[in-house]
Amino acid sequence: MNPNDNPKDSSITCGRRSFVRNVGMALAASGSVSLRSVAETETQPFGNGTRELIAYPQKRPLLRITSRPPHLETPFSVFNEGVITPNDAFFVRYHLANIPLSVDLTTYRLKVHGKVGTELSLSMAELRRMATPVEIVAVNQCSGNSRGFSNPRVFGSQLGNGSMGNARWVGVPLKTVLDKAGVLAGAKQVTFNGLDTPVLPSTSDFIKALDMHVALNPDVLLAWGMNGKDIPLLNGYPLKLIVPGYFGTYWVKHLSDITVIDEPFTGHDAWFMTTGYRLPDNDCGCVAPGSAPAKTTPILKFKVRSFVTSLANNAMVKVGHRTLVKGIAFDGGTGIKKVELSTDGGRNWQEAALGKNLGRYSFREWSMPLVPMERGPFALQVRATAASGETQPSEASWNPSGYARNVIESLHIVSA
Ligand SMILES: Nc1nc2c(c(=O)[nH]1)N[C@H]1C(S)=C(S)[C@@H](COP(=O)(O)O)O[C@H]1N2
Ligand SMILES: [Mo]
Repeated sequence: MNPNDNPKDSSITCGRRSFVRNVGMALAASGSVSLRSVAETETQPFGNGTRELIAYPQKRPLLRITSRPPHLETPFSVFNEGVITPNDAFFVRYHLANIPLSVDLTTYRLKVHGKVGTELSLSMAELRRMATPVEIVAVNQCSGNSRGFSNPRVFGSQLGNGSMGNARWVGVPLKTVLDKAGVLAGAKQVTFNGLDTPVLPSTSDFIKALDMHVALNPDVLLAWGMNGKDIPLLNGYPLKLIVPGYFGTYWVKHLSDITVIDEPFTGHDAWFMTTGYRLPDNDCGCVAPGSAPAKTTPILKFKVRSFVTSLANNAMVKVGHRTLVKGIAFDGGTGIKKVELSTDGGRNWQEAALGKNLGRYSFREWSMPLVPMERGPFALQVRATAASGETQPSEASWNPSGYARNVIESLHIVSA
């Protein structure tokens, strides 16, 4: 079907929120909230999509998904403010309700142990002194970003497109620290644990594992800096694992324990590796909608994605006038080769100009002038191609967890 024929349909598949300001209602609804509450909501274009905007410590008002633990999404308009996502607007995701409300650097230590020659216990000051700090601009994206658009719908937080962000991370390579500890022969994986803990003993801790070759990649950082400041508490102060190109689930916050192991990570506290955060084990990471995969594998790298940021869904543009359309694109770490736009349902594609290159793990800005010559609704689609050659599919694939969505985004625009 040509998306131009049915504006309603194209607005359903498009990845943008509609914006609702509902001062009276939000005030009433926020009466019981002790945190600073703002009289605003935003509504995602799927069922039960209305979210309150709530300001947590060190954060501007963000879309609240859950409160215990805090789970906050970035309002999509933030991505049009600049290619770097400000610290106070960066999304927040936790799994366990016991989260640190402060961290005392006089007692905080990063422990490195397991299959190593020398166990380490490092203060932040010692860690900072260990090597010349490295800076990497990299996107952090939750595996479930855009899950709310899954069709048929799936269990899990119904996320819009705001569970992602791009920041300048500063820290030391994990490899430097592992080399210092001396990884022993036969080591297979490294596990990462943070200061947050489960409330009930039956709940798995949040511990993630990386294969040795990923852990030793020099781009993997132990970071304390985010956009020139300390990492905000809710984003993992004082130390966060940065795994560029990999989904946010590996970016362990409040990192306090690194264990080198010589067999694959399993057991009670391995739930987030052995059961959660897995995709169907095939090339597309997908199954027929509604079905269950025979075999699964841990989710790893981002798939290539692109978004229009300068126009919201249902935006009006002036016929015969030039509108500069802008947006962002990113992939799992090869970099963006091209971004194309279509206004005719995907028959013709025109290449956008790419903005400054901040590195292969960063959002890449793009822009293209648009001059609509006819009045009426049309679908504005955006498609990115990575340096690897990977591009975005025109039909959304489906998996039971709604992970790794990367279908071509489509906006319903009206030319008048
Ligand atoms: N300690 C800890 N680290 C964690 C998590 C967590 O629950 N606990 N969640 C992970 C997931 S799934 C995501 S998407 C990212 C989110 O990072 P952010 O909250 O800084 O945006 O943190 C990751 N690191
Ligand atoms: Mo996540």
